[in-house]
Amino acid sequence: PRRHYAVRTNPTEPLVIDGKTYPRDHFTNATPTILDKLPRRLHLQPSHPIGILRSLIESHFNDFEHLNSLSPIVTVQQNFDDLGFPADHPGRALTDSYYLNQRHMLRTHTSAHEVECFSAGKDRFLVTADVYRRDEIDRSHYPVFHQMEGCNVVDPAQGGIERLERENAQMRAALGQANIVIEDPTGDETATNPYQAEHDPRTARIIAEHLKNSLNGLVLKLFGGGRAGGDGAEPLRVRWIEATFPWTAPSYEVEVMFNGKWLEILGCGVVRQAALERSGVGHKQGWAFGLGLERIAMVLFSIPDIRLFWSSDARFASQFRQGEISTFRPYSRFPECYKDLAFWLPAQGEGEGVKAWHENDFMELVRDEAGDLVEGVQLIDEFTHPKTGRVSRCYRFNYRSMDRSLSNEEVNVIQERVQERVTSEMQVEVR
Ligand code: FA5
Ligand code: MG
Repeated sequence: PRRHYAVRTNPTEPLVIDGKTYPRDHFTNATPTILDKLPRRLHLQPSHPIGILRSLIESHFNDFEHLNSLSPIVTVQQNFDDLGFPADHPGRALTDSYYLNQRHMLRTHTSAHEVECFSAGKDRFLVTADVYRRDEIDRSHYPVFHQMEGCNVVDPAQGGIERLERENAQMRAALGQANIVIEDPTGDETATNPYQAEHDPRTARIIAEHLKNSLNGLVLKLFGGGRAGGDGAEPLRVRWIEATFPWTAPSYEVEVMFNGKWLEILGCGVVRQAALERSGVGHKQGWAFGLGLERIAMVLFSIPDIRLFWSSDARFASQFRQGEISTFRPYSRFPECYKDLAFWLPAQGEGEGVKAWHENDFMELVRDEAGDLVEGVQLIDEFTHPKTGRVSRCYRFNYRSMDRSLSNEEVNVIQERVQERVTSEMQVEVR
């Protein structure tokens, strides 16, 4: 049993989004602050970094169908069950995902659309979309970010595997000419990352190689031009790492060396036949990947804070042009304002109604009150009272606007509201 709290405004009325009604229940935890993001659709703005990056990736997969307007509201079935997530997977928790009610949620990844697209007979497609996850507050985490899903399935009975082999030969030749070093210890199947029992190993190898060639080519296109190397003396470095996803086997993650650091950009794998069978296309085979646009955009455009993507300040928006990767020039940073808040957590098992205290619920409450004015919230002190056993925590809030100077009075008002709500809704005792 995990604690959650319902949306504040009109908590007795059902949620109405895009003309559809979602009755509230004990799962409802999507806040107005989050629901306000649904219409923004940053990936559709042609001269926004997220939109620029989308177009660039679409041009790499130019013979794929490009889907950019699928609703962020999906069923739990689509987001988790169809993909084979176990019933106790942590991603399902109310502390990690946003639910409208026990049946509907905000998608946590673009993979939520795989089965629906396969079922519709689509073989090669990209889905670009906003995704939602409850998380901590700092300069690289935001509860909304963007992903791109790429899927490529073929029908072996229609010569699909031979086509992949031909494309593999072309892609291999192009990569052989490029200044790129690919570290791939995942190689062929391994004991911990095996091909599927249903697959002929030769076919599985061709599909996995096609996936790797396609994505190595994408990485070269995105990162090959600049500071990462790829065109100068320094080669671009890419590495492949074994991973686990419930609907792919084998599975991988890809990291790129950029400015001296490994950056994880995507997860991928050979689609499990169970997922294809669920989509009514068990006769097909292929691969899927899902990449995160913000992380890539932050390094390519030198954007220092993830909140900037959501800024409507012209000093941000005017710096970018369709089709161009340019370096962001930060405008003056406004002063920050620190506030500390210390409180006793509810005692374990105290009273009947008290559920487990979870930090993500606290972060969510802060986001709901402070919006984008809060830059970070950090746990700076924790101790357990030696006699009572109660736990005290102190969090440091770092307030800073992207666009203007904040007054101390204004910040105090927000901080007081946070304090009031954390007391009344999360059963803590402010010290
Ligand atoms: C997924 O979301 C899988 N759906 C990816 C996938 C698709 C696997 C198809 C297999 C087949 P993951 O949670 O690791 O996996 O996220 C994928 C990418 O999204 C990450 O590599 C990262 O680039 C980005 N990402 C994940 N969490 C965040 C976050 N909190 N903020 C910004 N980017 C994130
Ligand atoms: Mg990951």
